[in-house]
Amino acid sequence: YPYILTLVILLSGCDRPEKITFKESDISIIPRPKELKFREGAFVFDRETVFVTGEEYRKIAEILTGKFRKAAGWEPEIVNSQPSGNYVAFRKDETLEDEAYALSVTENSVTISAAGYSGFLYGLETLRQLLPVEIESAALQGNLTWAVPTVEIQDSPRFPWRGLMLDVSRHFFPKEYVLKVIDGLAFHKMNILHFHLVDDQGWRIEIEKYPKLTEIGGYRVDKEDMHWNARPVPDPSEKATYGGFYTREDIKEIVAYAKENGIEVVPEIEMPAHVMSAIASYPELSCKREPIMIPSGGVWPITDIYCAGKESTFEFLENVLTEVMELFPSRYIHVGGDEATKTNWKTCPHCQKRIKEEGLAGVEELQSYFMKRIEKFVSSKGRVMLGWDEILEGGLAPGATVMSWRGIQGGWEASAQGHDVVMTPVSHCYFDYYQGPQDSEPLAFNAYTPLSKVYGFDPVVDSMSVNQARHVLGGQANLWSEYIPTTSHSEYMIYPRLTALAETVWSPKEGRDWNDFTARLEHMFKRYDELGINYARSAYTIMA
Ligand code: TNX
Repeated sequence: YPYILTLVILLSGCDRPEKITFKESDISIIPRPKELKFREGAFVFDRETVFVTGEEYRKIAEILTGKFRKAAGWEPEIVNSQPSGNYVAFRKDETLEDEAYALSVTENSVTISAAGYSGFLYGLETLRQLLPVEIESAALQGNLTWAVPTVEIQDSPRFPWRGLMLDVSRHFFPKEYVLKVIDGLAFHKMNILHFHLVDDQGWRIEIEKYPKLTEIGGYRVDKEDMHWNARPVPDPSEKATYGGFYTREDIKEIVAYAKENGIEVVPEIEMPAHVMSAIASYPELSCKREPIMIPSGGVWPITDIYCAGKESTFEFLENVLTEVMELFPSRYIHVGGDEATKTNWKTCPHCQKRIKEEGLAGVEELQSYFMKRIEKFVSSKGRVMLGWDEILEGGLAPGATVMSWRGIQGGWEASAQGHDVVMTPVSHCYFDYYQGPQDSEPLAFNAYTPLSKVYGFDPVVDSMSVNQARHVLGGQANLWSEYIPTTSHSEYMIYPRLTALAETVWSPKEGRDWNDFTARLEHMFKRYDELGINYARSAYTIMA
């Protein structure tokens, strides 16, 4: 008899769910939110939990409901009226800034407040990081309790430009990989994908008016010949089969997917240098008009560049940019401008004629003329021209925004001239550089960007005036792909350095703490494991 009684008590005890409590140290969010208040309770997702939101933000809710479908085996319904059970609700709050959000978790409800799309998205991404890491899994997780701690979070980004540049020219990466990178960016509250579509080693975007750009310019003979100064000699018997390109449909899909994920894709169409792939397709674009081949490795110096004298060059570029702007609705259009060695311009009669007619001092000013002309065209279409810091040389185009890469100097100068800048200095932001000891890492560009260096990045330089600092839009990492032939290698170079970058461009500067960050990173690694993201542990163990 007493045995039966004990059994009954035990069994009824099983029915009553244990009260779930959290410690503040259980919370691990990257990038670190601006303000977080922790209370001890929990909100538990169950089969009755619904998401309350209208059609406008449905795609955002689906990011998480889709994860429940896979990992929990049931999928919260998305409804648009107040439910009877517990719920996650999106509440419009027009008083919040553009990308800001508030996340309020009580034992009965989760409320994400925001003024619009990106705020709701970031609120949801934070909620996702409060859930157990198993929520990231594509496989059913058995009997897990899907609880999140009760918190009050107020959050907004420090900078409006939080970017990653992907070089798809030196090596071509399939569309599916680009979409995966977009997922990763959104997960870290990054909002710009700078898409480097044109370089010497391959032209990667279909242009209807100039089909040879991709038929010829999209493929090369050598695959992974990574030595520099490689300028192959044309040999008609060799077949160029290594490469690829994105069709107009691919681009539309990438742009639309990015938009759903709060990301603007900024295309880069290089000029006047880094265009051997275009010249191989249409030799008349160069001063010499001689046929050239597409190199596989890095070329230095780059002398095969567009002719700045011929009118036909500008006609070509305006036609290309027109098609590009049709496909990319972005506010910014990047037109390169870097690393042009102007030897050919010095002897080209067309270029010399142009210099004379325009009263220019020499080839430096000819590049400035070139970029100013393009800037006029880009701004006539209501867009903003963006270029690497070389566009400062010989005089900056009036409406141009500058990407400072050779250090911080270009950004310093351009902001002093009243131009907007994006900071992406080689010292902190080059993800093609080594992240760990060279003898244990895959071959990379011969320089060093360990994780701790990225974490110490600040887009605003101390010596900048308040006015200059106002012109700093934010920061970005660049992943050049000369040494990166595969998608898994590319991920390895991105993660976890992107995690550090995200925190430097999103979170307030005060409160930045390496030990705290690396503790949260350990947790993030578990999410990466579940997500099938290839990341470098070496980057985390090495100090600058
Ligand atoms: C410089 S950064 C370049 C790229 C190379 C990179 C290698 C910039 C504007 N130009 O063409 O890929 O160095 O790190």
